[in-house]
Amino acid sequence: MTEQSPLDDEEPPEPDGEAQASRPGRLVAAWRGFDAWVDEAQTRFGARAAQARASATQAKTIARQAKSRVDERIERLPIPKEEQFKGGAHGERVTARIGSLLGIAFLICFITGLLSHLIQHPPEWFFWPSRPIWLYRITQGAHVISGIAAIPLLLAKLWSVYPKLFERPLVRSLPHALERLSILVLSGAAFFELSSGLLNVAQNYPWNFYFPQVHYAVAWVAIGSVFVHVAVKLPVLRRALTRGAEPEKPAATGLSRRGFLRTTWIATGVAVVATAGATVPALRNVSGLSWRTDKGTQKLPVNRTAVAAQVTRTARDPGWRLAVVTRAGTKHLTLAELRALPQTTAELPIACVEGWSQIATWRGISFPDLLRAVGGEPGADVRVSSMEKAGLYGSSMLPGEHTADPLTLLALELNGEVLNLDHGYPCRVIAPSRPGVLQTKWVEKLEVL
Ligand SMILES: Nc1nc2c(c(=O)[nH]1)N[C@H]1C(S)=C(S)[C@@H](COP(=O)(O)O)O[C@H]1N2
Ligand SMILES: [Mo]
Repeated sequence: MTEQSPLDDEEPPEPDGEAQASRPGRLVAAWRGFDAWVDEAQTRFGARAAQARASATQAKTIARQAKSRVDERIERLPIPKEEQFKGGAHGERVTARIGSLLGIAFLICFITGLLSHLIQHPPEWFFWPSRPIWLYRITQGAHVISGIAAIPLLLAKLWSVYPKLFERPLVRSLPHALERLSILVLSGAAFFELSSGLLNVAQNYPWNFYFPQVHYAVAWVAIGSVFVHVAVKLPVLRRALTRGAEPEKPAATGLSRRGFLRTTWIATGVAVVATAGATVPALRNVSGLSWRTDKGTQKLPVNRTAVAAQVTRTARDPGWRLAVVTRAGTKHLTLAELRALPQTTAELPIACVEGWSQIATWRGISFPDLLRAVGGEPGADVRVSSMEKAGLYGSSMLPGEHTADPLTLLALELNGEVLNLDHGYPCRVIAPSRPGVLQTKWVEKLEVL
């Protein structure tokens, strides 16, 4: 009661007039009340906080106990543990050796696939030479062969690392979680690329439209995650590949390390030899699974028949004329007129994007000759249109590089005979170092751009 509030000093109560004296008095009382309330609130809050801290600690203890109980249960589950896989296939060295070969196969596959994509959808800056004539045959053959080799390699690699699925703890940290996630993306993308590519090769364009776009897009995901994976695993890779030839400890169960590696190399070799005959002539007779041989008409595979392309009537129409559009106007040439022009013979491969390729003897008018005959310039870009209207391969662009090459032909004959209807009668494009898909058959119009 004796303590003085600062308010008391500043505003002493007025001696007379009750009504006036009571206002500062009430203020002081209010202040004191408020002060007491704050004090009490602080005390109450402090007590609550202490209580909350105590229960948090308790909760943490309970959680820790629960986790260790769950861990114990998991330990007791009949799920194997990473350390239990002792077979020779599961060591770091096996994974690293198969993995580096798989990485090389992916890289070759990616680069050659990117090339093939650029040739078919050339941006401004892109240039693809017309010589050597077998260049595309080699790059696309390498694409399909490296892809096929990657299949047994991927399976072996997955087999080698699958015990890591049982690694515990499942996730150690955020980087560890990201690393595991990137492996999931990598495996998914790799699996998709290899299986869609294989199906495409085996079934002859099962998904006419979406396949190239999706296969191309996922290729970037695959190669991106390969780079991330290699970067992350570089220390392991270096350790596994540089370690001196340690004595091989006999595998507890199953294959030894060397046995597993040998099996992988043999499986890869068999897969390549069994299919590469489609593009490597020397292997043709040993390639049991080679999906295209010289069984088609005129000793050349047929990719799409005239019936499938719905051109049987138009292509055989005696009134057929080739329209050649130049800046000067449109010329119409009969088959007889085309035959009367100077003819060129060339040995050129058809190299399909599916990987098969086959050399044949073609005869027809070379594009430089043809362009000069219609008043155009060799080296101009030419848009080629087919009588086929339904499919996706009804037109193509011949870049200037190709129209200036005397081996680029508007072919009228194949292997010494008039072009078979299935190979593009009355005339088709055949150019050196060019994807088969751009060798347009059943041509009806050329536009010189
Ligand atoms: N108009 C047309 N031309 C086409 C095709 C097509 O489907 N339509 N297929 C192309 C593909 S994918 C290839 S590999 C070659 C195959 O030629 P071939 O059937 O004479 O062997 O033709 C190309 N020309
Ligand atoms: Mo093709």
